[in-house]
This record gives sequence, C-alpha cells and structure tokens, in this order.
Amino acid sequence: MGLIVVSNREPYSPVREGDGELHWKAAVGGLTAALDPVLRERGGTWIAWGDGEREIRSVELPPGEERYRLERLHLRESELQDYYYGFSNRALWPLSHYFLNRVRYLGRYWRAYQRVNRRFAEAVVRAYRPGDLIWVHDYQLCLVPSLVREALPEARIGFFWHIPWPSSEVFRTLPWDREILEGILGANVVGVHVLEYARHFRSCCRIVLGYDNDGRVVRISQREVQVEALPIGIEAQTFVELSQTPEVRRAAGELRQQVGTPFLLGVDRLDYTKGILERLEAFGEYLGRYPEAQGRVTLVQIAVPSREQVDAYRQLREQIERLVGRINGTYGQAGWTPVHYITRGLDRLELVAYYLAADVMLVTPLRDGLNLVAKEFAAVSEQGVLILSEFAGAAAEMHEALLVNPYDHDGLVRAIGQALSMPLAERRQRLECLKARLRRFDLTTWAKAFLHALEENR
Ligand code: GDG
Repeated sequence: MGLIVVSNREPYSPVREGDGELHWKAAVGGLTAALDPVLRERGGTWIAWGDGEREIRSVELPPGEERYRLERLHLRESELQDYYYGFSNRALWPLSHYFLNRVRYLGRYWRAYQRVNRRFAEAVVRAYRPGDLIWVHDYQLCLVPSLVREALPEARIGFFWHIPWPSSEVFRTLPWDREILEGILGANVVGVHVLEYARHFRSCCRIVLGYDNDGRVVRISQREVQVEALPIGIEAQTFVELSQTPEVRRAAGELRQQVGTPFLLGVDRLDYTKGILERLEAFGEYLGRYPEAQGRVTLVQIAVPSREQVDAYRQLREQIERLVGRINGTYGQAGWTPVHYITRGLDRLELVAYYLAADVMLVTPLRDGLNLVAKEFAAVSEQGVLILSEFAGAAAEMHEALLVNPYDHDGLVRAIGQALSMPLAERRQRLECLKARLRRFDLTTWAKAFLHALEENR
C-alpha cells in the first residue's frame, strides 16, 4: 500500500548552486523529517505547491535514491496571494490563534482557497491507486479531504491540523465555518495535537453542523469520523547526537564566551502568536526591577522573518526592533548589550549549539498548536531551564517546565528570576523527566501512530 502525502510546502526545494546546477535540498521542519522516512519505506507520492523552477512538475526523491515522487503544483502569483497569504494566513491562522482583531474574511480569498484546494484534490485523485493511504496536512488544505472523498468514496483519508483548534464561539465568526468543517470531515481520521483541540473541534461539528459526537467520533448520517489527539514529536535521538558532536560543543563554548554572561534564549518564527514583544517587555522589566542583574544576564532572541507579504508581520518586526532598541538604549553599558537580536536563519548545528549553551529557554507564545522549539531545547539542554507558555499545546505534556501565562507580565518577570536561580539538581531532574518522554514519543512514533489509526479505521 502506497502513501500519498499532501501539504502546502514541498519536502525538498530546488536550489541552483553557483555552477547553475540544480540540487534538491531537504526543507527544514518537522513534516519532512517525519514523513520522508515513511515515504522512503513505503513508496508513494508527495503533492505540494512547487515553489520555483516552474517547468519541473514532478521529480523522484530523495536525490540519488528515488524512492517516491514529488508532484509539484504551480500556482499563479495572484492565487498564492489570495489562497496562501490571504485565506490561510489572514483568515484561518489568526482565527485559530484567537486573534479576531487580525482576521480578514474576504470573498476573494475564499474563492482562491476553494480553487487551489480543488487543484490539490485533483492531483490526489490522479496519483491514487486502490489501497493507498492519503494523508493531508494543515489549515491550507481543509477542503481536500471532502473533495477527494467525492471522487474516491472508498479511499482512506487522514487529515492533520497542526495549529490550535479554537472554541466554537470564536470559530463561528468565520463566514465559511460550515464549509471548512465539512471539508475536513471528508477524512476518516482527523488528528490534532491535544485533547482540548479535539474537544473544540467536536463541539464545532455539533454546534455549527448539528452532528452528534460520541467519545472520539463525530457521527455524520452515513459515516463516522474519528478525532484523535496525537501531539507531534521530534527526532529526539538525532538532536541528542548532534549536541554531542565536537563541532556543536565547541560552538556552544564559543557562544557562551561571546555572550559573556549567562543567557536567556528565544527562537521563533517572527509571528505575532509567539509572544516575542511580551517576552522582551518582561526582560526589560526584570532588568529595571533588579539592577544587580544588569551586566550579568543577556537575552538572545532569534526571530526568523516569515510571511512578510502580510502587513501584520512587517509591523510586528518594526515594533520588535523598536523595543530591542529601547531596552539596549536604556540598560546597555560598555561591554554588555542586554538583548542580542538575530533575524538570520541559523543552520541546524548552530541552532543546537544555542540550545546547548542557553541557561534559560523562553517559549512564551500567546497561543501555539504545539511548539517544537520547546521539545528541541529539552532534548538538547543538559542543565538549562525551560519556561513554557501554558497556551502552547506542548504544555499539556511538558509539566516539568516552568509554566507561565504570557499575558501575566508580573508572572513572566517572576519566572525569569525563578529560572535564573533554580538549583542545578532541580534543573537536571526536570530535564530528565522531559527527555524520557521525548524519547518515548518521538517523530517516528507520531507518524506511525497516525497511520496506524488510519489503517485500522473502519
Ligand atoms: C507549526 C505550528 C506546531 C526556527 N528557527 C530556525 C529553525 N527553526 C525551526 C525550529 C522548529 C521549527 O522551526 C518551528 O516549529 P514550531 O513548532 O515552533 O512553530 P511553527 O513554525 O509555527 O509550526 C506549531 C508545528 O507546526 C508542528 O506541528 O508545533 O504549533 O504553529 O523545528 O527548530 N530551524 C533552523 N534555523 C532557524 O533559525 N534550522
């Protein structure tokens, strides 16, 4: 039985080197890491938006091994604007993260979203062979399950939603709430990260569509849809191995020397959901309240710009830059800069070196589907402290972190103090518990558990 994976982003991107030759580079991120090995093993097709190299519609991957086929859908610039930057990132993204003040529900966006989802569904139908499993990913592709179901009533279709599922009171503000739900319910199995999201999803199905639910199942007249809470894991072993290489240990040592003080670390896509401003404000406040900390602790914030075509992201970047300037201007001294702010993406080795070198990791999103950074840090760190927002899905399984409410300014300031003064034995003990769980439920376990649920579904 083959597997068909459907996602907005490609698992490998085409890159032209200086010599003009084309190379396929594995994309950074969980999805490629999780599903590339499964597809290598089972064979099949990955369908995604082909970003660049428009004449290449199909390619065998991974380079040199040719175990599965990537089908690339080319989108017109206007389609990309309205389907991706528009409906996906100006409607569904803020809606699901409870940012109703940022949503834009435009008919133009919705029409493009329908059109592009239809093209993805057609590609699935073309690639399908009887017995294949189909696994559709994320909020950009909600309509694909039902569109494929219409053409292939017997197909086994899974859908995984990687971001939070909001309360029905919030979800109902979407003018196309019914259509989105019906789209997803074309699947046999719907996966989300945590129980709370599964509960919200089922109650949306009841309140918006009038479908009953019974335990984990949503009942539709002819069928049942299984809703599973399956938090994604990371390649824990790979992260640990990387952190033990001489290169990374050397880089971590150099970083500690260069920063010159113990340091707090933030690593995020530059996104308003990640709570970067609130975190910076809390750090500024901490320095103001405890003058003895000035010159003795630093915040390193890595914020990789994303979705810069959306105004909200550009504005946020400016706000962050102003605030960093203000804190550094207020508290900086010769030889010490309070906030080191980095917007360049790091390669994986560098990132792991930062995790290893940091004293405290600040993962304080206002809302986050899961948050992989929290898991990566806990896998790598040997004596650091993880401060984690209770509004990140990861908090449901990482009880040994210092859990904080990122909206509670004073609480955040206190947590910084508590983390910096935590005894070594306690830090190690908390990390040990976190690491044990990360090893047990890693990325491979996650992919296998979902596919198992899909195979077993009747
Ligand atoms: C969505 C959901 C859910 C970051 N900077 C660099 C870099 N990264 C990597 C991290 C991590 C990934 O990017 C970010 O993952 P997150 O989970 O933190 O956040 P989203 O991108 O918003 O992901 C989220 C996830 O989907 C999976 O379901 O957890 O809730 O929003 O892996 O390491 N990697 C490198 N350089 C960087 O500078 N190499």
